[in-house]
Amino acid sequence: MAKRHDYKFCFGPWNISEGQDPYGPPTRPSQTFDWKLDQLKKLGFDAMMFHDDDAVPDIDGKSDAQIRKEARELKKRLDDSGITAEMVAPRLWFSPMTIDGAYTSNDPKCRKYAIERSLRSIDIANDLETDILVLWLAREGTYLRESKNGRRSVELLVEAFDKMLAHDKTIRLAIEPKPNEPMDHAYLPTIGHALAIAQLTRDPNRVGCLIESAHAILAGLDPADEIDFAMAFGKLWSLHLNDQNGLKFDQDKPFGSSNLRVAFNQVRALERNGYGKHGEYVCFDVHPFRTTKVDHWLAHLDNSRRTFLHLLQKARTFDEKEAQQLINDRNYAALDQLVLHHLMGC
Ligand code: GLO
Ligand code: MG
Repeated sequence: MAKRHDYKFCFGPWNISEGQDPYGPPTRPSQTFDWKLDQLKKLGFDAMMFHDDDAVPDIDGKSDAQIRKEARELKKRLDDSGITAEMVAPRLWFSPMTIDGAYTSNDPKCRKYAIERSLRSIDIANDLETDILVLWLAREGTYLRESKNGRRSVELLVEAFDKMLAHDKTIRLAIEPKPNEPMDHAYLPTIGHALAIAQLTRDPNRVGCLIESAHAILAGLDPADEIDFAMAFGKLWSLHLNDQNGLKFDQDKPFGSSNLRVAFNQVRALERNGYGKHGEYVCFDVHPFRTTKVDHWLAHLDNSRRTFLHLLQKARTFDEKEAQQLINDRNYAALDQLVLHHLMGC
């Protein structure tokens, strides 16, 4: 396992989840936020990610002043525990106001709600002293192609991003693309879409992205290529490492659990691009299996970080010289074996 490194790690309170799925109820009791914060610290992680209502519960029923007060109290609690807030993300997929989408809802009242809630999230981000607003655009897409005008939806997304950029001169928007689930088709399914729409906004330099391994795999893409692409633009501002076994429901498995080689290549891509050099965190958006007992409730987080560090060691000890010779000789069969032997330790 790599001992000397500068990577910083984080996860969100939702990553200590209770095991419910569309077919059955929770299998573990729910825990308080304070307990989760203690676990994060005990596991030796550096930062926590926050949905707006993780930071300020029942946010819709509270005044701006109350929200700011609670956000500042949270910041104090985080400071006391030596934990940083990595980002804030408006949770735009729970409310009755976002049933038909948030920024792209067909109902103007709902669109207004979504934007106002996003601006409040930016205020919370300010109070928590992070400049990253993560936008996982969960319900911006269609179940039914004819229900929305795709061209108009792009305009509505740009309008919403522009209002956020105007609200605060320092906030950076990190779009987290996902091709499907909960929608049949999402409007911004890949990093290419996220970086392209950035160019239509009033300040493209403040619109970047967050890559989630599982989301890239669901789009039929290689997460390592997505990392190289985003970092070629200097726009990978956050990262959700996890794993996904093929094209099925979003699995959020521990990092490396399904495909060690794909995970190895993600770590290599992070290394060659210098991820983290500008303060970016490695976040694990992983969930415990439904079968996980309370006693083993945090293993998926600890294991993901261990796997990351083992793969970091593998990336740093990979015989690049030998690999280059094989590339020069176009001997990709031998290159394939070099990688496999290295990963298998033989
Ligand atoms: C779901 C997403 C989700 C987001 C999180 C932050 O598929 O990965 O977990 O990352 O809500 O906005
Ligand atoms: Mg995610």
